[in-house]
Amino acid sequence: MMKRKPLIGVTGYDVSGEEGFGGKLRGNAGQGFSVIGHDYLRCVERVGAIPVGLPVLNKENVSVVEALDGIIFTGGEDIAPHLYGENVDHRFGRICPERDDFEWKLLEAALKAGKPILGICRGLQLINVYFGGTLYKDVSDKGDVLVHNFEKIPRWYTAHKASLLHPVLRQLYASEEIEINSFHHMAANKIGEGLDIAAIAPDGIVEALVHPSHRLMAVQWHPEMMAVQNQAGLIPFQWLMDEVMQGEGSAASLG
Ligand SMILES: [Mn+2]
Repeated sequence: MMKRKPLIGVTGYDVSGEEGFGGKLRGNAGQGFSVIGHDYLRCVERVGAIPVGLPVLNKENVSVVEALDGIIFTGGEDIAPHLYGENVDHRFGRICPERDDFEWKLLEAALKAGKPILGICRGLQLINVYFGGTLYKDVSDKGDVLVHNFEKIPRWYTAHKASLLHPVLRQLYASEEIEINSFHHMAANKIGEGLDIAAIAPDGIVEALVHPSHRLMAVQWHPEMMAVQNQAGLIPFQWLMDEVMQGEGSAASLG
């Protein structure tokens, strides 16, 4: 048995002190800060693990995965389009190539080390592109789709349904259909090699992916925001925790 609580890495934003709310946030001019979202941290704590913030680091420091029991690739900036062979257009939000580069290597290291991985929003998109998939630069590129990006509704408020296609998700939610929130303007287009579509919105937008050969689940919605109001928001985090504990069990039995 693990003698301590599991350690779960949580990625985050790399921002300048001047960013946000149109003015100076912290510190002195020119300083930068690593920002890890509270909602993710609270969810990791609520399922019994200890969150460890993973700022954008030098690429050789992805070796931090060896000290972690699982990793969450969180929401954030748009994935740089050159990673899937495209250019930016006027619909792009902020991109952070340094974060993309670091998280790409971090994902590679986590997969190699067999660590359980949960991707959320941008995390799903990063994972899809990593496995050779592409993204819609805006969901409207898919045609006549639902609104997927709400800015003025409570972050826990559900926006649309998702059909659960994969048995793992159906079992976790004890349902074939759930209501989810939605705060994304991009979405998975071509699915990366080896990934299975695990949930889909009524308009065909991909809402979850799993990889059968890895302990990897990714969701396009934001369970950590839903969790502030609804216990079901914790389900993906509980899945990650269960994967960590199962891995621990099998390691112990081998030893
Ligand atoms: Mn959506």
